[in-house]
Amino acid sequence: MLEKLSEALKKTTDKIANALFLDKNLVDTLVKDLQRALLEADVNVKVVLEITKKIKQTALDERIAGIEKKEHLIKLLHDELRALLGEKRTLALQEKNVWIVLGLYGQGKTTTLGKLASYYGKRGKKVCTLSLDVHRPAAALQLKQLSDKLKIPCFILPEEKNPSKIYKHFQEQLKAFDLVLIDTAGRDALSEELITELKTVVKLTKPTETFLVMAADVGQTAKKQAQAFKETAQITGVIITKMDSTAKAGGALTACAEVKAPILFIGTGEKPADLETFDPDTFLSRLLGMGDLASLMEKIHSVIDKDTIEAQQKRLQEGKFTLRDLQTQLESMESMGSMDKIMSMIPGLGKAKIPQEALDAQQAKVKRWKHAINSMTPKEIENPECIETEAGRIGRIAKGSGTTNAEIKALLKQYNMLKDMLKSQSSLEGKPLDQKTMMKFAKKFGKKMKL
Ligand SMILES: Nc1nc2c(ncn2[C@@H]2O[C@H](COP(=O)(O)OP(=O)(O)O)[C@@H](O)[C@H]2O)c(=O)[nH]1
Ligand SMILES: [Mg+2]
Repeated sequence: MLEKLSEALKKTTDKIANALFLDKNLVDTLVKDLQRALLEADVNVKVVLEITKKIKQTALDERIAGIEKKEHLIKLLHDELRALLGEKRTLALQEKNVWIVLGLYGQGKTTTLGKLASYYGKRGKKVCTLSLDVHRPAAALQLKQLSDKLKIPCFILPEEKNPSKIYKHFQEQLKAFDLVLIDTAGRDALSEELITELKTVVKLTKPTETFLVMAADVGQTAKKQAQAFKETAQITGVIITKMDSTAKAGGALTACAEVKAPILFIGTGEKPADLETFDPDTFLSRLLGMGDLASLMEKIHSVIDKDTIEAQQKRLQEGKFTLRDLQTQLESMESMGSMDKIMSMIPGLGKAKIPQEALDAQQAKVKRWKHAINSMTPKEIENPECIETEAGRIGRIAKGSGTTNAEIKALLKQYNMLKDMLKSQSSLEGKPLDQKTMMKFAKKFGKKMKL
């Protein structure tokens, strides 16, 4: 059920959560992937463009930065998708219930009635079915067979062509049930004849709920259908069937929301048990592969700790960059996963094909650097210059951390390089580091990382 869309949405939120910097290239890719996925699921083109435009605007808005931007983006994506799925309506049973299903041929009316009978029968309701589908004698028999299998009483008069007569014939007996499920005839299209028939049937049976049954594969035409049926009868809810057999269910789902026809159930297979109540919040959580918005937000924070980032940014803005900062940088890199993932996040390096051995080597190097920094004294960490100028320090650190003198020297070289780069950046710009500068910095950092 919408697996491809779900995959794409999960990937998009992952990319946002993992991105070091949301630069234009990354945003463009994100937006393109999102557009493709939504369009493939048959969501209306105009709607898709509107959503992706908003996402792009937020992503490239320089007034919001860092982790806040990610939160903004994830929340925006979540809220926009949620709005597409429409209002939530919870179905409440009354003491006596008469439910009728309307819809065109082959949409799944009869099958769905069986599903509803099974669902509420199992929950202790006294349920029966009644066929007012007078256009094909086989239709009544189909409902009878289905009901028999489920041990649900079923009322039919297969030879009778007038639905009103059938209803009146059983009217008294129906009173014994908590829930009467009424099947009706469809047509290939919503004709005058069908409209008149449905109006008569609805007037006579006085349903407490009137459901429109539509197959998910009708796609965007769901909007027109739902609208037309709404005008014929007071549709109280929509049941979308065959969710299992199309990748384009996004069309029907969003089209119903557009005409404010709340979806109450979805059919996910041919068997009586293949019916699910539709809750737009739960449905979206499933699509995004996350419990709720809060857990999505968590995803961002688990990648990078906000306080660390802020503290580091502040230090950088003040022109301070010690080995401790390098260590934090290295640690946050490690906690984000393997080096190739990190590389793919650094703008400009994403597409470079880096051999696996080189990546492994780089990762091992970073690990050893971290050991080395752990073996340093606070003085050495805050003023790394003293390591080079005061004899004996390099040897001591190397020995203490199980590294070599050459490795310590390489680490210091990397540190000096980054520090110089930062210095030149700050003096060049003459202002505190903003996100743009950080991005440039990341680019250079990536390029100069010796692989
Ligand atoms: N895969 C799948 N098939 C369904 C679903 N609901 C109905 N069908 C099939 O769709 C066809 C038409 O269903 P039916 O209930 O006879 O449609 P009706 O003409 O509206 O009464 C049948 O072959 C059903 O088995 C569903 O949720 N998933
Ligand atoms: Mg039928």
